[in-house]
Amino acid sequence: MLKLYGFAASNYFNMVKLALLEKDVPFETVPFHGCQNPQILAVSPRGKVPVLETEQGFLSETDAILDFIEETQPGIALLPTDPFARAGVRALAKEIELYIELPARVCYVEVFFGGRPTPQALKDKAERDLLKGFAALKHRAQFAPYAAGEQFTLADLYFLYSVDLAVDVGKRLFGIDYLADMPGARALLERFADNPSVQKIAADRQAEAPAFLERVRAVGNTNR
Ligand SMILES: N[C@@H](CCC(=O)N[C@@H](CS)C(=O)NCC(=O)O)C(=O)O
Repeated sequence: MLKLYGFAASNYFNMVKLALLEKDVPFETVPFHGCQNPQILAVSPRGKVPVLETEQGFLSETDAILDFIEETQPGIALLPTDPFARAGVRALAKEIELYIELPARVCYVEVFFGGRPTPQALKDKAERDLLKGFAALKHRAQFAPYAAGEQFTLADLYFLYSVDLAVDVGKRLFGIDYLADMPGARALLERFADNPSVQKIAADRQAEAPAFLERVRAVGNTNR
């Protein structure tokens, strides 16, 4: 059986978890926190979460894991069959990751964990990058009703578990609501809030939150 390593507060872990739940693929979760100790690096070369343990070995990097699951597991397809449409879904997912999730991430410690303030130069860059990232999302995404069109796809996993965090960063640090002129995006987040798999992931995250915050305080730093 597939084993998914990670922790419930990790947005990347939750992208893979949602894919497995929506495909109805049996899997076990294994508690695993990213860091640089040798046991972790033996499984995940950059010490990152998530990791998928397969019969053939360990896989890291969410996009590679999602592709592996898509190619090997039964259940609903998370990519269209047409090659151009598949590439479009992957491009949208990548744009959300690179231009929304990663710029927002530099501010997570300050915004979500009350930790050290983000250095001003990084904050300024995040603000500039997020404006462009959300402009790209508005330009590219369809919200019809899903991010890439009528089908629930890999792009929705990135959308769901990146945009909510970046929106909080925008509101709390920059006084901007990135979704103010994107009603389709807001409607999609509401649609996902009713999805039982999304609700299960949220409940697991809530249940693990006290232990996670304890760990963050103990470590004094986190990347979420
Ligand atoms: N590029 C990686 C990013 C994953 C990532 O940033 N994971 C965070 C948790 S959400 C992590 O492992 N942070 C621990 C660290 O950076 O030490 C992927 O796509 O899987």
